[in-house]
Amino acid sequence: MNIRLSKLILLSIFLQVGTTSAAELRIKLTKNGELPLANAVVKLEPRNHKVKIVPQNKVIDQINKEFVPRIVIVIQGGDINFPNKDNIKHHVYSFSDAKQFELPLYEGVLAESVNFEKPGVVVLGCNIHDWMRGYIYVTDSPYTMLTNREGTVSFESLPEDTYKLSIWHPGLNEDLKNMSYTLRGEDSLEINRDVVIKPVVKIRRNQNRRRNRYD
Ligand SMILES: [Cu+2]
Repeated sequence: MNIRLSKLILLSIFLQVGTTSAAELRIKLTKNGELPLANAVVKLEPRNHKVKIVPQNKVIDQINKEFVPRIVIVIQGGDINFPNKDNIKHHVYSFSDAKQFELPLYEGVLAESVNFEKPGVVVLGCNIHDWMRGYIYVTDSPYTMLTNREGTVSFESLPEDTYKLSIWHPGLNEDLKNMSYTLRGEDSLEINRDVVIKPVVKIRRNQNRRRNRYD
């Protein structure tokens, strides 16, 4: 191959990479007609292209008898550590199909993490403090994000494709799974959606009782 030809080939490869079109999708969620819905999971699944998923490890603390943060996204295959930052014991468990596990009464930081391999929602509880609830959304798509305080997520640089959109939140009354959008070239699409959210009832008990070993 002569030098000029190989230069031309290189140039055309460069141009193709340089002009790969990417789209943008912004989703804004409100709840019950007005307020922004923060901390909702928004997931996009591309229909025609595969994206490599890279598991990342996460941490969910227990602070003041709550899981912090309360809703966490973990990529399939990732580990989560559950440090107890209170000076009392917690007993973390899940009975969910996506992952069943138990971390019997402990204080401080456990050496072992819990691995999440199966996509789905894992509901966390504590045997000692009934009101403690946490949620882990195990995803098989790298295009998975939590809405911010304004109720929005922005996906940038999405390759041209058709994407299935699902939305999840613990208080969601409806199943929001079967929406699909086709994005081409430099599309910039904004979706606004209002959803019905049930109030979350949380009763903290033993608030005024004298402290015992566990509370
Ligand atoms: Cu607890």
